[in-house]
Amino acid sequence: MTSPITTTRDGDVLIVVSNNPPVNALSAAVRIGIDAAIDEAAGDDGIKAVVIACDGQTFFAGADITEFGKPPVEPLLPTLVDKIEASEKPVVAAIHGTALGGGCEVAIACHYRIAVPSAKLGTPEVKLGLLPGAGGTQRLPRLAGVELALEMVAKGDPIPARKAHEAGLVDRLADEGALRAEAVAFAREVASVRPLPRASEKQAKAEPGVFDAFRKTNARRFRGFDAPEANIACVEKATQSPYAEGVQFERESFMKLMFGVQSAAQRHIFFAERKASKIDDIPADIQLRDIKRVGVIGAGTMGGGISMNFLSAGIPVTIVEMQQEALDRGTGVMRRNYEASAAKGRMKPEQVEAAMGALKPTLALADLADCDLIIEAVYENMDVKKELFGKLDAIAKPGAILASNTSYLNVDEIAASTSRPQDVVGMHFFSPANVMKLLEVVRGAKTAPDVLATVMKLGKTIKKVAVVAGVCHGFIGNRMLMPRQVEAMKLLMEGATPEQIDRVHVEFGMPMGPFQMSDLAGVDIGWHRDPTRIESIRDALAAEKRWGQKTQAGFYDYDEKRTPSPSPRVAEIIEDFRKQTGTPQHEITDEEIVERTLYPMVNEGALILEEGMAQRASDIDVVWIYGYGWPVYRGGPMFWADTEGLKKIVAGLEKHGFEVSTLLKDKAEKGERFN
Ligand code: 3H9
Repeated sequence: MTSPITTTRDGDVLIVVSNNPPVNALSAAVRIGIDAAIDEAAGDDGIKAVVIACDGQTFFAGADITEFGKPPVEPLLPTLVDKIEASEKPVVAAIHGTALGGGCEVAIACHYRIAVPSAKLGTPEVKLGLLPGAGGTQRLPRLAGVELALEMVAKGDPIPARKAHEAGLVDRLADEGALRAEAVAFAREVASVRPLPRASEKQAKAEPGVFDAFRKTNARRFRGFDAPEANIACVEKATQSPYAEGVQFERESFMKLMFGVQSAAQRHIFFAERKASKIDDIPADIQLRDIKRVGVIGAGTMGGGISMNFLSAGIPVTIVEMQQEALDRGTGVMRRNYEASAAKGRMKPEQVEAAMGALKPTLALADLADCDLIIEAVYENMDVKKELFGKLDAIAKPGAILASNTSYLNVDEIAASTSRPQDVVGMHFFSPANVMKLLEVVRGAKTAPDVLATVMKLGKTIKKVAVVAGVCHGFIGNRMLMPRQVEAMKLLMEGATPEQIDRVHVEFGMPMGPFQMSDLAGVDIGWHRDPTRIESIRDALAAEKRWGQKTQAGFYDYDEKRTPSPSPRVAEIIEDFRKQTGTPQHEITDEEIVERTLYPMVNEGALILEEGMAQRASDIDVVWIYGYGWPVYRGGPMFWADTEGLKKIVAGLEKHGFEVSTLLKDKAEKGERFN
């Protein structure tokens, strides 16, 4: 097998180049090649300096994650980076693309770093539930200072080369087109400079209190995760101990994380997210439809948010409303949202103008005639949608994709109201649509393969994680939400409080519990609007205008700052209902809440798989992570079920009288997993 590493000479400089597509992951073959190249340099008096560079889209993007959990192959990355640093001849890293994780660790083990301004450096291991395990937590604070190192390792976001340059992490910036040549010139320039600058020999100093202050500031962000604290502890260690001791501590912490459930869950999601974009029965090279202009019907919260995704990606949007006032209000909100992003430094003012300049507001549906994709985001009502799609059929150009942003309704029925059901698809965005990363793409019975593939690809263009769902009530996400909400209401009737149920969910790692979610979304959603007809706790709340946060009262009472407190009135309403219905009461444990609200979600997920409404279990996990805030460190509901053990889930469901999916039962019996 040919090595991904080649070495060439430019006079007295040895140029070591990696070519390991797609991202130059530091696989065993790459490590072996670099190791040999360092030996080659050491053994040849004619070589005075070394350059390490990469071909393709990026410098090393990290250790090869697919090797994790497999038997280790020498040389291990920690050994290799130490060997690079120990080289008696200067080694220069030439960085383009993204030097991430192990890639960043290779770079900082080199004696010098040169990067193009478009490059980024980062240690995203924390997002995989890990820490930089090849000396990164020890070298980074010594090179870039404790504060930047903490930000980089504990949060995992990469920094631009310019910032790295200012911080001393990169020694020199190169011209975009001349990295290799400038790196060689740099290597030649430093060839005889001694002593060699070695990061591990520097001191990492910290101001008193810096670690605790960092922990405190980020407590909310890190809640529930193991890896951020492990990263912080390693950086702290770097300020207290010599490199050799620090790196030992780092190694032990890395192994602990690597074999823990959280990292397994986070690595599962990394691959699940990428797998989700693949459609099993459609060839990857299918010819896609060209989407140059998008039409959006409805300028409300949803329509506006949806439009912003395309505008931000440079795709012009025609937005349609029925009344001028609603149109103005909607586009006004969009502008304010963009301006708020600009105020936070996330956009430049000219980008705001460019985005708004590409928006064409109109009151005429006929103006959608030149759109390649039209997304309907109107009131959730089948008759309204069918009528609208009938009209679109007469207006849209041939080959235009017609999409509905419905969150529950039957896409096939909507498609049947047109003469071109093959062009109809569901695009279910999550609110706020310009922020939430999930896009459920609903494949109708007649949706053409190229329509589906085009929309999935477009999802990536607008920076969403797109998942294919089949036509069923609520698709993947909302369908699984339903049994949870139903069961939460039953638990209330049997003796639990909204506070207890919500607390269990928040402690599990969800951003909020079922009742907090109702209050946020609106208790009156789907209400029959007759205050005299009171058949449920929800009806009783709605009749008293306890519609949630928007009326400062729902399942909780709210003050002006929307801080919730338990509501005595709600307790009364619940008690009345318990008495009226004669529901037997019992003490409800936290465990019962988990078994009765989360296990049924797994069961519903299994039914979704059984019916072929999701392509794979990991897609369901992606939906719940990106659409509903399921804690990433638990890997999504199906992965979580695997870690709990499917036998335990089945036993829990049966104990509470649920009908268990055949697939789930079969898997449990055979000792299988979903993932
Ligand atoms: C680490 O370094 C540990 C060390 O500290 C210690 C060791 C002791 N390995 O994202 P894309 C695949 S941990 C294996 O769609 P983009 C990916 O699955 C690592 N495979 O491209 C996909 O495969 P497929 C720390 C990897 O252009 C394909 O490459 N590093 C790896 O949108 C294309 O990926 C990270 O966490 C990998 N490391 O984004 C960086 N990375 O085509 C992780 C990617 O079959 N990577 N693949 O679906 C990224 O963030 C992005 O891939 C990157 C490119 C920004 C580089």
